Amino acid sequence: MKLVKDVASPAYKVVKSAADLAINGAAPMFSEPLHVGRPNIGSHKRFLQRASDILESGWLSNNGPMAQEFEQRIAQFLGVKHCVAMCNGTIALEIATRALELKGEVIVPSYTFIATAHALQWQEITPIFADIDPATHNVDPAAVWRMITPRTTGIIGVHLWGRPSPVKELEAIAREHNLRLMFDASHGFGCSHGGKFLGCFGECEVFSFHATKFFNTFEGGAVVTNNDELAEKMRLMRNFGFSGYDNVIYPGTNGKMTEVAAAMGLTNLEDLDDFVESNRRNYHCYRDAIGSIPGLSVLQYDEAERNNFQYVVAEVAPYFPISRDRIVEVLHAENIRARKYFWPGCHNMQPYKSFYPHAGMVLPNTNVVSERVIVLPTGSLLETKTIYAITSILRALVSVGV
Ligand code: T4K
Repeated sequence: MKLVKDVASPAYKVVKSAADLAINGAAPMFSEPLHVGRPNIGSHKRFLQRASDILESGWLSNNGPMAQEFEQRIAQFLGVKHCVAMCNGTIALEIATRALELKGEVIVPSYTFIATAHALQWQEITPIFADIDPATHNVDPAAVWRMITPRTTGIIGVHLWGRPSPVKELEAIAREHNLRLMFDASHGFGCSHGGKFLGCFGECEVFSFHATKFFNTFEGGAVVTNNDELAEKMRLMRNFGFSGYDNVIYPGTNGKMTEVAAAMGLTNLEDLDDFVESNRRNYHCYRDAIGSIPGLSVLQYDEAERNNFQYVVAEVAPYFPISRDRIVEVLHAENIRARKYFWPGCHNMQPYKSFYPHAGMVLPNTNVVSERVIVLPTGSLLETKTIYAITSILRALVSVGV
């Protein structure tokens, strides 16, 4: 696969003054865009062999042998009883919330990808946004507690950036208020909490296996659970409610994972350790380089746990000489497509912005954090020298005006 090449010579340009920046007309640092979310792709040979087997078999979807093997391998890997594979993480969220019979109001963080909120709204369940802890970027249990009303039926914790939600505290709140608890673990495949993989907590957990995720099945997702009845219900729901031929016993939708997606998943699962290793190397490289730039920091992972290091999350302090948005403009001009995930928070997007125009008043930390985060490119295709080139621009911005 093609690695990102430098513009003209083996050495990247050195930014000594504002005139050296692409935003001011100089040549960009990279000739091709450097994306956040470049897919990790395992052995082409093994994937193509599996794809060929699928074509030979004539079985392309509807819970075929690859999807079944994928479910078994994922459940075994995570140490859960059931994996119900789906066509994407959003449908997996919708099916999980419906299977749990959530209704009325469900508490979620606003600082997450919009799909967490939309999966509820799509079913006419009202997402109620709780604020986050600015240190962890995860939902603050005290804020969750404050948002509970007589209409609340559940809580969805999000393991943002693959860092665990406050699982114990949310479990205690759910128990005390008789609420259902599930997790959006879309970022958390291969990450652990207290030595157990994310996927083992709450009544069920949802993964996204989208192309941009650390572990992908092109498009895909899954709900994992230890609850036999819930798993059975979700299997029915993802296949229109069919129980055998001509017999529908449940309302359902089409949430099935295709065979080719499962083949990609099985292949990538075999290469997971390599993906983690390159992400870990990239993360450490960024952390060490950015750690010495005053006003910038990189969000830490608990290295006593297992991490996928999927997201390199830099935070810009208020005293950094250039605003977060301007830094992102500078980086984009250099062909570094850094992202402002998850700005501006779900509560500032439609339809929630119209529903709750004053939500920001109870979400101060969400507002602050979403204004200072920059997510930087990583993944198995990124070379160390590319990271040094990226961070050299960030370092130059301390002294070079733009
Ligand atoms: N819950 C949470 C917490 C989530 O983060 C997500 C998804 C979900 C639920 C829902 O799961 P899914 O239904 O998606 O399975 C991307 C992803 O599309 C989305 O899956 C992900 N979260 C979110 C955090 O990131 P965008 O709007 O940033 O996508 P896009 O098209 O800008 O792609 C991101 C970057 O990746 C680009 O710079 C280009 C690069 N890219 C993308 C694709 C698709 C590639 O290099 N190759 C590719 O094939 O949402």
